[in-house]
Amino acid sequence: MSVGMEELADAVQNGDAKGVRTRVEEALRAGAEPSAILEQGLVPGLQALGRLFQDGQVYLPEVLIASRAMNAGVDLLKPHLAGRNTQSRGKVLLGTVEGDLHDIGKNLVKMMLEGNGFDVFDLGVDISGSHFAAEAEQKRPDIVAVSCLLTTTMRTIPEIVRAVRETPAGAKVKFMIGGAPVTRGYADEIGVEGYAADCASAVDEAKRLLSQP
Ligand code: B1M
Repeated sequence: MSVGMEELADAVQNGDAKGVRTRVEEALRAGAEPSAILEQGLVPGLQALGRLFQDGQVYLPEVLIASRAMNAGVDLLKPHLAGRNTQSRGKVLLGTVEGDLHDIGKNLVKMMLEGNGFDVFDLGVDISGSHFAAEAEQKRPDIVAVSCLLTTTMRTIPEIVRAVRETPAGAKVKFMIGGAPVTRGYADEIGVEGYAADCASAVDEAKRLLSQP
């Protein structure tokens, strides 16, 4: 871990938004890569808190406060990560699956895709199959991308795939899924072409999907 990243992770874990902003600004001034600040500082901080939450050592309010602290850091990174390409690589319709309110990972995927030239239509969280399908009809995306953080909401992904594929626009659409409980094996099982473990590989996966007939 590079210098300062451990302190940044601690600031996220402690829900110290001010400390997070200061550390991110310092790291940027020192010439750290924005993606490294994200992957080595912000994300590990929230993941560490997630483990404490799982063990019952912290409760939801702490997680929520830490999420806000993380977002404060992400906001500072956005201008450095986004908008480097001008030519559109393709259209992506993105959302978090129905019943699921987690959006930090989804927002990072959006930021990375936009930064790499994709046009992203972000539907937000708790999105049903019929909502995805209606938006797909309207936006005509190349890729429908679904984020899922809860094991209980994974089973809703096939419903989204079915609903979109049933629309006239759906036949040509490629699907990509991601989020902590989702795996490549699960994507294969439900007949989805694309899977990415993190926001950086989501960009490679989207490019791969569009390079296929
Ligand atoms: Co929740 N939560 N949470 N939570 N939460 C988890 C997911 C959990 C693993 C915590 C735990 O128990 N250890 C657990 C799920 C257990 C399970 O199902 N297996 C859990 C639970 C149980 C819950 C509640 C049910 C708690 C409760 O109410 N009792 C509740 C559910 C609410 C709901 O959604 N209906 C809940 C609520 C919340 C908060 C609101 C407090 C908050 C969310 C705030 C927000 O998102 N705005 C929250 C948080 C922050 C977490 C943890 C701690 C962190 C998630 C996160 O943002 N990680 C999480 C524990 C953990 O993951 N370790 C946990 C950082 C983020 C950058 O990573 O989201 O994985 P991630 O995204 C990555 C990749 O997964 C990937 O790229 C991203 C960046 O590299 N990726 C994609 C994500 N989407 C992708 C899409 C792609 C491709 C890649 O293509 C389309």
